[in-house]
Amino acid sequence: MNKYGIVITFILLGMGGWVLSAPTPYTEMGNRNQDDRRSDLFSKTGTNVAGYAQLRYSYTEDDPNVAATPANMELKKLCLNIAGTLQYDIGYRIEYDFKNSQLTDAMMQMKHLPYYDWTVTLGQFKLPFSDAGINLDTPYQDSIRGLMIYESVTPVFHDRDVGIMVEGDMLDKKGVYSIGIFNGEGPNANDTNDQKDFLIHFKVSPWKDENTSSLKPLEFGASFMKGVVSEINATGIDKADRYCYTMKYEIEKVVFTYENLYQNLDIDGTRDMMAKAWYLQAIYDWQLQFFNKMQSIQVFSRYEYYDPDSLTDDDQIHCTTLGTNWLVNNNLKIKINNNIYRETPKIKNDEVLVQLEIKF
Ligand SMILES: [Ca+2]
Ligand SMILES: [Ca+2]
Ligand SMILES: [Ca+2]
Repeated sequence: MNKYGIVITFILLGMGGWVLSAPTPYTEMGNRNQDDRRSDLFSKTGTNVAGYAQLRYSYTEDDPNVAATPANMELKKLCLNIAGTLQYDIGYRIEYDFKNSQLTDAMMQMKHLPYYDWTVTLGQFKLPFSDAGINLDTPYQDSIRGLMIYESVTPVFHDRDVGIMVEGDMLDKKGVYSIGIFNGEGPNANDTNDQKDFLIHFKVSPWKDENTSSLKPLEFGASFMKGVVSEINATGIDKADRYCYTMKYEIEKVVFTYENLYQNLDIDGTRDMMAKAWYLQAIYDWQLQFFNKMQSIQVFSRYEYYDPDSLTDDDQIHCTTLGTNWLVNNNLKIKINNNIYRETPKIKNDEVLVQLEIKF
């Protein structure tokens, strides 16, 4: 199927979704940056069963000098979760991905601790490190693929881990902080050393309460994760410290996100190698009347720069993503992304991805 075939398929799928959808207006705007650890868990009482599926079609252009990537249709994820409250201030969430046969979330959370409005989370859950990582791989994220630094850097940039974390408000509720300790090995893995990774993250909107200020939508964030890969220097790598800086701003319904991510590897205690990435994303939420029903379309573009190794020349990759997300209703989203990769030497590897996301 060529690119035009994909676009036509996308439109037909959307029409099908529209016909099947309940005739209620779309109401789920602005959930892009929801932090499900602190809001969702206590929003419903009792035990709730839910899930989601992601079906993806991918097409990569063929290069005569590189092994071809076949066009592929794939069920990426099929997740079921159970979440609820054990009492008014203790919640839990367990999620299993049947497609990839693995536990994604298994956590318990306590809120309203004495003296401050703290939340303590324990178990296996998503790390609040970068804005992109918080949203990565969940349904209703903006882009189909996550950042290249999350997908290919070594050691892996885990978006989930096993540990314990405290979160709370700060600066008169203009900001939030998270402090946690983790194994550092990612989900469903035991620690391979005695050392624990330490994470500190905060974000703040200093002008949040100044309704007339043009700085009201400005948000800053920063994260630091001190990581230990191995206690034994002879293995080559012993530390992997990570940093992230975030800036967000919204103007006329366009949300701009700029992030810098770094991973500093201390190799044998003598040689530092830096992996780094930055990206700039702009996304516009567009509400329009379509067949007598309000529809939500998101149009976005993201430019990402990724250098996996500061000690190696010409290994940088630039990726431009152009995307359209059609939120057909509260439970169905159709996305089409065009990823344009520029690398040295140049190869033909641009891709078109179409993803159907269903929440149930
Ligand atoms: Ca460890
Ligand atoms: Ca480099
Ligand atoms: Ca290319």
